[in-house]
Amino acid sequence: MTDDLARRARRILLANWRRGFTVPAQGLYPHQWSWDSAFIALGLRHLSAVRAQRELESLFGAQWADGRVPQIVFNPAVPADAYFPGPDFWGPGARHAETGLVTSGLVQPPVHALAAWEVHRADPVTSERRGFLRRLYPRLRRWHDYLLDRRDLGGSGLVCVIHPWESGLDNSPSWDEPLGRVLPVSAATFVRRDLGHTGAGERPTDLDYGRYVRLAADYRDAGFADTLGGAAFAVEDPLTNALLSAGETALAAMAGELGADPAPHHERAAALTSSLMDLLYDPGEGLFFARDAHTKSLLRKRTVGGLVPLIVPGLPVVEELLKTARGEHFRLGELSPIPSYDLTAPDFEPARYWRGPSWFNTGWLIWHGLRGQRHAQLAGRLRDGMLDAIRLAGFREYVDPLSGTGHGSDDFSWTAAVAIDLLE
Ligand code: 2M8
Repeated sequence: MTDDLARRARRILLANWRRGFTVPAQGLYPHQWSWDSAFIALGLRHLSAVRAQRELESLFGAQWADGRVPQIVFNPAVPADAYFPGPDFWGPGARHAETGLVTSGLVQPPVHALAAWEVHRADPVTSERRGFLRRLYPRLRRWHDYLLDRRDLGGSGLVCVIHPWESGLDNSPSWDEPLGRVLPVSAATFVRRDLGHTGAGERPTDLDYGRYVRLAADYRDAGFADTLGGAAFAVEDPLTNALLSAGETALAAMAGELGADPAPHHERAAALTSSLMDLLYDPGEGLFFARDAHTKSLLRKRTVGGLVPLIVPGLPVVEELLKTARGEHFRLGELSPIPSYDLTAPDFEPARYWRGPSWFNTGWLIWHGLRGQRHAQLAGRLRDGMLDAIRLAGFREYVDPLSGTGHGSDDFSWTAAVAIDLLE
């Protein structure tokens, strides 16, 4: 059974591989996505160290001169209108000077340092022979520098996401309030390609898309300048900032391995963790919330992103977070994988994208965090629950946390990659 699951997962990753990178899914997502590649590399490392390294190298090959790692690297072999918004939308300002590849101008959560370190550790000899760490470490540093130098829009020490797509949790209820202030463009001005692959009830609404397009077009038209005044949507998100803190700890380990100084990375990790605690943690709720950088108020929606700080080494509120995770809002350890949104909320939607369904990448982050925080038993239960969910529904993009029904794309790459990692 287990072997069969691993074999099926491997087949998916092989089928979704495109000369140097992996598409998240055939059809719906025909290009390279930033944080997908990091999760995919975590699975690929068990199949081929070289392929896992190439997955990250190809993504960082599209890194911008200012250090940002783009949300999407468009595959030139695919028609320009296969995905919306595609390369024509982003235009010449998002064309990579050296490679000529067009990318999105947005970013995604920084899971890459964590993934690169695990990829290196899976096969240090191949990594050393190919100079993987030596080449990637300076690029990872520039990526984190971009976030810390250019994206601390509120001056709080925390990084802002300036578009829901940057959060990775696109239509999360956390974004409803700040997004509500964004004037949508008319749905008649663009053609959604996602609806040709998945039911409208499982995706963001047209109104959401109208606002996504407005924010992305304004950012593009302002030359991708990062200012609070220019960002109608600017949010300090616990998932992004926790990943950055954990990523700095991973960079410290890399620095140690390469004979560089790890101290600055430890300092950055500690500063991020303390800002997370001071600004985004609510002790009454035992949960982290995102904060609107314009109003400085917390966006009080209970989402899985508020639990992701469990991956931060030395986090002082692990037990409190676990109490919340095991309670009625998330039912960790009782239901199969962990829901993306509060099960008790009136606007919980079990099949709609990031407004309720369980996802395997966030499940992996919580699992990885539990292991790091020495909660092996609970980690084991979560692992078994995720594998059971995949056995039941297949390698779906997301599943209904209550019924286990699969939704979104099938043969989804990070679901397959996470399964391979969990089975190791
Ligand atoms: C989803 O987001 C893209 C835009 O980036 C989309 O809806 O078209 C999200 O689930 C995101 O987290 C993920 O990286 C991407 C590709 O799997 O799909």
